[in-house]
Amino acid sequence: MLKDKLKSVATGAGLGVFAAMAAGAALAQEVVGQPVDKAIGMQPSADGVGGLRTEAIFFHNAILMPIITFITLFVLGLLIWIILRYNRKTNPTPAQFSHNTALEIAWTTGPVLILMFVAIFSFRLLFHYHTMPKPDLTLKATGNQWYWSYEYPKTLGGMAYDSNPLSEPDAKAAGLPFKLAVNHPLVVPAGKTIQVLVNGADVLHSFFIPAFGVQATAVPGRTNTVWFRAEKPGTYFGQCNELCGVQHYFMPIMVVVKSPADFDAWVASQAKKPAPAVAAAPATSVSAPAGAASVAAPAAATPAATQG
Ligand SMILES: [Cu+2]
Repeated sequence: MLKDKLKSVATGAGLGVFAAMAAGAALAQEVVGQPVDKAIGMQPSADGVGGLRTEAIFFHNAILMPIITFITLFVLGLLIWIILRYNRKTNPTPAQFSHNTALEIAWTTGPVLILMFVAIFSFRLLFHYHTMPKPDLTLKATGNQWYWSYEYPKTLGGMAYDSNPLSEPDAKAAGLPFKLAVNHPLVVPAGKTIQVLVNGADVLHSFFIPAFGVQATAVPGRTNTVWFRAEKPGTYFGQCNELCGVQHYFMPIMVVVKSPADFDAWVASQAKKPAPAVAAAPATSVSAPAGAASVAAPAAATPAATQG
């Protein structure tokens, strides 16, 4: 029953997405992964059966929610029963015993068994996150105060650019959600395993895309890896969800998933014409590593200072 309910919630969210899509008919690509008004539950999954996100949604909807709901109702029932049956009026002479071995064993082993059951699915999901299939494409995402910069491998032309949010009129004109749409989205091919190396240039940021089931903290001086496989072409949104300073808002994440053929065409178009915005990007992205180096410099200088 709960499963049906959750299914209907998911369908509702799905319908909301389609309504939003119909509204933004000018869109070249479907906007799939984004928050929807009045929706509850989780964003639909961008991957298929066996995908990280699909498995995470299963874990939440089919394992955790029913258990949480049962326990909450069970405890509520116990409370109501005790309040009604054992108040001073209905039970003027209370029993005087204080231990019940059988009951104590039951309420100790019960929760242990429930937790062990949850752990089976929890660890399975955790191992799935850590066991990455051989990546088809490895990208680098760097969190800066306050924008994301993305880098592609040299084999694809080594594109590197910064991603900044669109202004409200620009977002409206493009039929994209304001505060989520960006000028240079991350572009990836559908149906491929994408590995993202996440790091921070200055402070902690976080690379978070709900529809891919992906979240990794961007830590300066350290590389975290996440992976995902988006099966369906479309536009997906995420955000930096680590409060990283006053302009934290400037760090939405927009991912455009293209069919492999469209992706190849996009890569070729990037290589051929260095569009002004993209051409400007290498200059700024060079400044990012330089910034990172200057952050690292004091650390390197410290041992020298102690030696001297
Ligand atoms: Cu941030």
